[in-house]
Amino acid sequence: MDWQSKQVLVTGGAGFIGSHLSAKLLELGADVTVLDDCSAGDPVKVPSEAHFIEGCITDSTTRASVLDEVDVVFHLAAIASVPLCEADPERSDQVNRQASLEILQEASCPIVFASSAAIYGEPVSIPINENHPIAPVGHYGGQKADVDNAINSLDKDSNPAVALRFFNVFGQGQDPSSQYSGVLSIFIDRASTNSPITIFGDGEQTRDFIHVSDVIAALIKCGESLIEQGTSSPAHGESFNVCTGHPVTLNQVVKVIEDCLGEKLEVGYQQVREGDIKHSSGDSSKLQQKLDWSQNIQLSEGLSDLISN
Ligand code: UD2
Repeated sequence: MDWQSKQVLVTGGAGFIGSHLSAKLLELGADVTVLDDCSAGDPVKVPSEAHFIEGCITDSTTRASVLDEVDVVFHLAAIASVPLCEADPERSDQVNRQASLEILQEASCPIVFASSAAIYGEPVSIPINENHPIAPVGHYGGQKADVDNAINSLDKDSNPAVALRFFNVFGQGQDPSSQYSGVLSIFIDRASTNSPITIFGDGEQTRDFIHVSDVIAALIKCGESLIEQGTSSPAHGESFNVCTGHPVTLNQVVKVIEDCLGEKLEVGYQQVREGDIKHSSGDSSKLQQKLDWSQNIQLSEGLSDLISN
């Protein structure tokens, strides 16, 4: 599809995934507007060619102005920190659930929504496919699940929309500063400063780490399909896992980093974090089959890129 002359709105475009997406869309020739309140995002990450609006999706006037004459919305803005959502469920509900449902109602163009593997809660079967029960454990997962469900309930006459359920996304530009940042960004940050790494639990928990560039490819494929085919798109009213299907343990991650660095890391083990799930691994065959998406970046390649940059 030709992105030249397409007007694109990226909510959360100053965040980790949103800033990568905005850069890719600009590279493809789109006219990109970023809406971000910078509560977690960093305006410095917004590509200079994008139109940047500092504002919050909860504000109806702001929403109305940015949704006007747009060809597609990538709705990524959220309070993505699980502890922050637990600390202020009312605010996170306004941002993650209510404002997202308003955007679904108010937009008159396709919407690609960032959902999360958090909506599955503790897996009852692995690998997790899209038919796995939706049983979120906390506010964040519950809020994402409500929007994801709303998209799955859309009919053929509604505005085209899709939900992408991201697993553990990693890559350049992920902030390692909090203990609840993505574990890979923390490990690489510690390794680069010769500081010890902490593993919560025995390190045998598994995660499905998907590189941000593969996530961007999935977002763009969905956007293209909805723009071109509208509600006839195989993406419309659907949810898709965005994952590798190759779970790795944290102990294996440490080994991959050590191999990249050619040195041993100092690793300390502490108690399992409250609310931590033991295993997470997704099945992405639906996205592969319906939208011809495939994973390109292996964990070792993504980690070695992170280490060398
Ligand atoms: C991810 C999401 C979270 C939510 C959740 C739903 C991220 C950053 N978090 O949490 O938002 O969607 O999935 O299930 O994507 N760990 C260590 N040492 C550290 C940091 C983490 O051992 O310094 C462990 C942690 O206890 C967990 C694993 O690493 O077992 C992954 O942690 P995470 O915070 O990167 O991601 P996760 O899957 O808990």
